[in-house]
Amino acid sequence: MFLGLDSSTQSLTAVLIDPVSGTIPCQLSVNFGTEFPAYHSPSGFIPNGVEGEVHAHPAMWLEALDLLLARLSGMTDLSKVKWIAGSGQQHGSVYLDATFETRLASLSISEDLAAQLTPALTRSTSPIWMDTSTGPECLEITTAVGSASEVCRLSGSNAIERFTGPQIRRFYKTQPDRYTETSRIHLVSSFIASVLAGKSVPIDFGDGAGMNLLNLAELTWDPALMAATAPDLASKLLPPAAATTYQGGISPYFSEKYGFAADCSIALFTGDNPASLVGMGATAPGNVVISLGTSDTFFAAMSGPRTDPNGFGHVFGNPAGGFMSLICFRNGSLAREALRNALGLDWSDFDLAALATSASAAGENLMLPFYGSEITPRHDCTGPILQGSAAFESGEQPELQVRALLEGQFLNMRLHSRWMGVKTERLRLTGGASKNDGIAQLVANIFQAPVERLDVSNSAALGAAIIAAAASGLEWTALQDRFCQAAAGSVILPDPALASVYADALDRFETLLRAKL
Ligand code: ADP
Ligand code: XUL
Repeated sequence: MFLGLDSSTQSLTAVLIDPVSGTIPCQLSVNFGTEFPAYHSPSGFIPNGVEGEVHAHPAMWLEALDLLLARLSGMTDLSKVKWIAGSGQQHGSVYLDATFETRLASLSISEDLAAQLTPALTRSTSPIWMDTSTGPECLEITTAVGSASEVCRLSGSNAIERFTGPQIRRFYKTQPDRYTETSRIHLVSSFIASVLAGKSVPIDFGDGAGMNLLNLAELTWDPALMAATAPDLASKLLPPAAATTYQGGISPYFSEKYGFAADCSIALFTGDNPASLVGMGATAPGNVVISLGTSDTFFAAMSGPRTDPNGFGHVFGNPAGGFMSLICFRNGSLAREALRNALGLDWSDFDLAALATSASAAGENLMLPFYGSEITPRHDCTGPILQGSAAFESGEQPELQVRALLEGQFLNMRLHSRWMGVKTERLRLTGGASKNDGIAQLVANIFQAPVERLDVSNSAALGAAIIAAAASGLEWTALQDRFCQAAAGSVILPDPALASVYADALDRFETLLRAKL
């Protein structure tokens, strides 16, 4: 069996696959907010950060790892697991001092991971992907490298607030002593992988490309980008590597405590989006994926090199080789939840409300659906912008607002994914909101493409399990054919009569966006 772990914004998930029988014997999630109230992070991060800071507790991620594996070992025989791979929410970074390696090498099963490893943190909390505090640092990096297009040419993205390089620079500027004490910088993915391996392991190309530090042509840390970011950075990062590279056996802590075999192998961990690309069967061009998690993302395998001329999109490593393009929207589930809560609806009512009104109002009732600051397009805001009928704007007819919020989210996605130049023949939906049929139907109509959902809802953890199996030498295509099929009856077809309605709505949405932002 092969185990995939996904440490995402709100939860840690495990998916176990058995490629011989083609089954998924076990999957399990631990929700950070519910299980660990002591961290006061109901959605996985610390609310109300200053100056756009959004941090989370690495200690909480470690507690979750112990809890998840304890529960998993009660459900299944973990000695059958041959390889483990995983993924993490992208861009988040963990800062560790020189004691980290010795602590990893001498973990005792009589104490938990958090107690033994958190003393090595030089920064007790980790900036995560929602953090927008690094505007000045992005500018400084861009200026030092020469231009935004040069940063993009080298790293696949402009300097972006949530990316790790600008975050490292802010740490160096605000806490220079703590930066100096830091001997190792990890991403969430490589941090969890290192804990499992009992030694620091590299960052992979998939997640590493989300740092503004990886030279995509060379697949090495770029000297100019590092120099523009912070001093002595090369010594704090291990050379990057492919996700499928063998990192050694599992740490004795896990074999002794949870029953893994001593020779269980560890592969590298990658970002949640690259892992999802694998888990959605989309590592070759053809299938486009929309992930509706805390953030919404739109991504696809790339058939050739391309970067976003508007500077919003990104290029990451594809775990199966080559690259993927991605665009991320910060106002994903959190915006949907904000309206749902404001209207006092549950998800099934929300679903019904979305389809209760006619799509012909699209373009007349428009919403810029930004309940919090947005990154695509960049917008600091205090709430959504509504334009339409009195009944819509006043909230007298709440279902109009539900439809307009969702239409606004997916029109915005259609508009900002045009640079990828992918022909959307088939969309595959994943993430918490993908099970919502109303949302899936709207996506099909707005993109005018069939929408599929797979059996496994956690595509990142499934993708990680497939990466583990591929690292052991099994074939990517055979694995994806086996595990990444659309669930029976899950395909939702677009209504062709709405093609012109949404083409028109897209123009109006773009006009409103340009007028207001
Ligand atoms: P992440 O991987 O970012 O931690 P998930 O992919 O697990 O997030 O998605 C979690 C989100 O899914 C929740 O915040 C919730 O808003 C949303 N969600 C869960 N069920 C539904 C539903 N039936 N309809 C719409 N959204 C849902
Ligand atoms: C991608 C991004 C988010 C995180 C959290 O660039 O910031 O999708 O990976 O899921």
